[in-house]
Amino acid sequence: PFLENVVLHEKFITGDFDTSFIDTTPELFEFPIRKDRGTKLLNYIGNITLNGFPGIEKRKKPILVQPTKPKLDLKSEIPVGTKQILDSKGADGLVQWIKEQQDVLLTDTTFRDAHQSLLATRVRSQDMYQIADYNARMMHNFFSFELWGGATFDVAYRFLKEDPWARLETLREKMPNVLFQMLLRGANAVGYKNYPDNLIREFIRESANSGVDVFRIFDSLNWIKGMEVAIDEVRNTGKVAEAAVCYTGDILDDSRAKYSVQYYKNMAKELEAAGAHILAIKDMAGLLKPEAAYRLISELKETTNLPIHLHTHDTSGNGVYTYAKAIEAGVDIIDTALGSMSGFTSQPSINSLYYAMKGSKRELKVDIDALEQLSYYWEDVRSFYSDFESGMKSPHSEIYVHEMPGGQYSNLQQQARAVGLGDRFDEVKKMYSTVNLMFGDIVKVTPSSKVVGDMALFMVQNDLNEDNIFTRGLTIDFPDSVVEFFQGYIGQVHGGFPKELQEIVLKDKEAITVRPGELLEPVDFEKIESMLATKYNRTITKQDVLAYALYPKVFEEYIAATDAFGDISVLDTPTFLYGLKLGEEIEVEIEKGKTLIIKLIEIGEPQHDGTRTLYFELNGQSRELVIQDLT
Ligand code: 3PY
Ligand code: ZN
Repeated sequence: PFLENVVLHEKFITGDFDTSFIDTTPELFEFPIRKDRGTKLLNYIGNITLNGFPGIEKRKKPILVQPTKPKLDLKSEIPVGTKQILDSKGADGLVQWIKEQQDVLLTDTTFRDAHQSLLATRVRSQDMYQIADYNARMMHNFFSFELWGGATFDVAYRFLKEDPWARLETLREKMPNVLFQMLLRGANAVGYKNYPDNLIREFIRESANSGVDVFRIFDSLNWIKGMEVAIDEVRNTGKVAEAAVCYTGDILDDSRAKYSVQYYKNMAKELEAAGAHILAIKDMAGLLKPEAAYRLISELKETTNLPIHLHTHDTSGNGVYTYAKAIEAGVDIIDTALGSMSGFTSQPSINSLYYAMKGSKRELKVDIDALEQLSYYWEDVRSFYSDFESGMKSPHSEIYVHEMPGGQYSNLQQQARAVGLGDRFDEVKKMYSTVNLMFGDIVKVTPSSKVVGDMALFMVQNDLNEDNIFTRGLTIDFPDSVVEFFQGYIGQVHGGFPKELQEIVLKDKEAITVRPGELLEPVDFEKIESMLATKYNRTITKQDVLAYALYPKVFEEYIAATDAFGDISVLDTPTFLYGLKLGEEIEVEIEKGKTLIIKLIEIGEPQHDGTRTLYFELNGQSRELVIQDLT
């Protein structure tokens, strides 16, 4: 490149030079970075082929079918939908429109909660892009697609090595007609701890700019103070603030009086006063029994003017019945997933609910044939991720005892496996409910559910029981998340912290009672940007800065992975997870109109230094790569 630079320089071309011009012209030393995307992809494929994908057992690539796409002409026009209502009438206009609807409105969670709850959040953007154009046409009359936030943000960077913002923006292009909904954990944003207010506000602004319309905002302890900043900022952006009441306990059980109907009614009124456009009932574990749903929705309808959006999980198998009763009581919007991505820890099936409601006053206005075709696609895609399935084979009524959120179940199971407790998961679940009661019967949803999960894992791993904690607790170092919880760093609990346990866990540490955001230093975005730009010598976007501010280590590991492997989000999922079989050939479209043909020819013998040479063909040319064999 140096010689190239010299001979192409205008002084060289015009002959106007002596040898000193090389010393005085530093730009000659600025070489274009050679972007060999092909080699980087081979490096990734070689590594996975040899060493397997982290977190799942190395095995031969299963025979995987090409997912079945619906029969539909994608040249057909995309019908207008709820997104156009928001854009033309604003958030208040949209709320008015919702109230005028007689039919129950539908949110599809397939792109977010369904796979968070069934497949440890591992579904990749590629698999969504392949079907998004169909969704826009075949689900055009849905209220919203829940497709961002929750755990999908960090899992995208952490495990999938792909950019969640790119997912959001690409889906927005493909599905311009239906509202996009995200799950925002209030002051915890899409993380597991409270962040400074300026980070929450900036994150919301950027999410709104990148395509989010409806923000479902909750606090993991139902602490309204933890939601106020987020509600305010969503309103500032002109988008829809859907504030959530997290449902726990059982309003039908007088012995769980802490979470009574009155408790939820009070909270609904407070959220309305705080500026919510829509009230969500977030039944994250699927505890809302059918009769309780009827009673809760009926009483809330009398308490608030807000439209009500109900979210549940089908872990017990009672989800469709719960929705039927909620619909009868006048619920405005419900969350469902496509048939093959529904049920168990996921949302109830829209396909099944359609048939369940047939003949009732509020039948569902959906194109069932279209939903079945979309469901076939996801049935095939789901098979790619079978290593992340929880193994649950039937509905679990024990959910009413352990109360574990659907979105946590498969993730906690992965966590348990990672610390060698895979075969003691039943004990972990029992301990989870013991810990909940020790903590004073708290709302359990990210991140409070993670605190309970961490404590349960810790106790099972160290063979501790409740008595041990009280008798020997002062000599025990509790997990960081548990200490921070008792310090008040994720907020205050309804009814206060249990004092004795709080003292045991905190020892000489202080607890706070104010909103953590009042104490946290604001994030210096410019400082982060210049630090990242210098360190990585690349253009740093606002989205990168936000990702770093939320997850510094995860984001830097993501950058390191993209340096080594390039953009691996372009790979098909079977190759991403299992690499290539000997002799297998794949086509990878690295950008529009630019396709690489990759074939694995041979895997060499192990060398003394622990490496092997892998022989590939890349667009017909031989390529050899030396890769560390870690198996
Ligand atoms: C999340 O916060 O990710 C959840 O899904 C909570 O239910
Ligand atoms: Zn959920």
